[in-house]
Amino acid sequence: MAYQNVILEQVEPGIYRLTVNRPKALNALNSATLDEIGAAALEVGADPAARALILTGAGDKAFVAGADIVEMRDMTGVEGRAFSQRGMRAFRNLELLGVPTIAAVNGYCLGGGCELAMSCDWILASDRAVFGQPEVNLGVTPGFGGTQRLARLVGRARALELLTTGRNVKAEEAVRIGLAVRVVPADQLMDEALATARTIAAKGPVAVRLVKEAVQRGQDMDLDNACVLESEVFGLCFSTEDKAEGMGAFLEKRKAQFTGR
Ligand code: DAK
Repeated sequence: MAYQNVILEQVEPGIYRLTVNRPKALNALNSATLDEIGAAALEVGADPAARALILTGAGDKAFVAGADIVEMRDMTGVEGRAFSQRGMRAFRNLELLGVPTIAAVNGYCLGGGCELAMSCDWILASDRAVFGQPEVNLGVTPGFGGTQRLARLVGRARALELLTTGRNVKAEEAVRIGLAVRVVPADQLMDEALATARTIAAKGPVAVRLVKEAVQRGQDMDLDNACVLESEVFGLCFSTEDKAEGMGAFLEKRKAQFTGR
């Protein structure tokens, strides 16, 4: 599909990069952009050869500076609800993508931008990244999952402190509270994200997908059922060529060549 507000590229075999591309508005999320993010996630999801997705923002100033305030200003309650649902759908498509997703956060990551980043599996932050949920400054709550995903990531107290004050946090603090996993110099951000994606792409593809599924589904289950789920996916791995290749390669002291079958 042709996109106007995002760029979807396969930068290396199996490694996709999705760039939110409205740099003049600091990549703010309007309705069209939300729809394109959702569609792009489905497009990557439909590729069985996909191995990882990197999500970033165009330009060197912002990842995404939030939902588009120009578009939201005149919305009615009913329209606001539909806008929220639109974002929720798009971000859920991304969250449920079968392969790992890395948000490479290259600058302002505010409001809907922070919610978008949190819909990825983890956040790699540049040393220029700034995170925050400033919706209360505008008289609204977050509308794309921020009250839920932030609290799950950093805990209720830290989430409430950020959500009710609208305080921004820099990259180092984001790592300290568990919002981001690592900080890297801005000029190395994409290289680092790509290196991680390559590492993932070299592993057993079926196992990588099943690990993501087990962690994601397991988090919403009680421990007993979650452990049953793990046994099921573990057993499933034993029916794959990847398992035979991975264990065979180890015992033969060579590098495994996985096929994803
Ligand atoms: N929306 C639209 N345009 C934006 C924008 C945004 N979120 N953020 C920046 N821009 C635009 C600016 O208006 C400016 O446009 P021009 O004046 O050049 O036409 C251009 O991007 C450059 O921005 P600045 O000139 O302001 O750049 P500065 O370096 O001075 O400041 C900044 C950068 C990121 C600190 C500043 O732009 C800023 O504070 N931006 C707003 C950040 C923010 O408040 N983000 C949260 C947005 S609220 C809901 C659904 C969704 C949501 C809530 C409820 N429901 C349906 C219930 C989500 C809400 C949000 O995300």
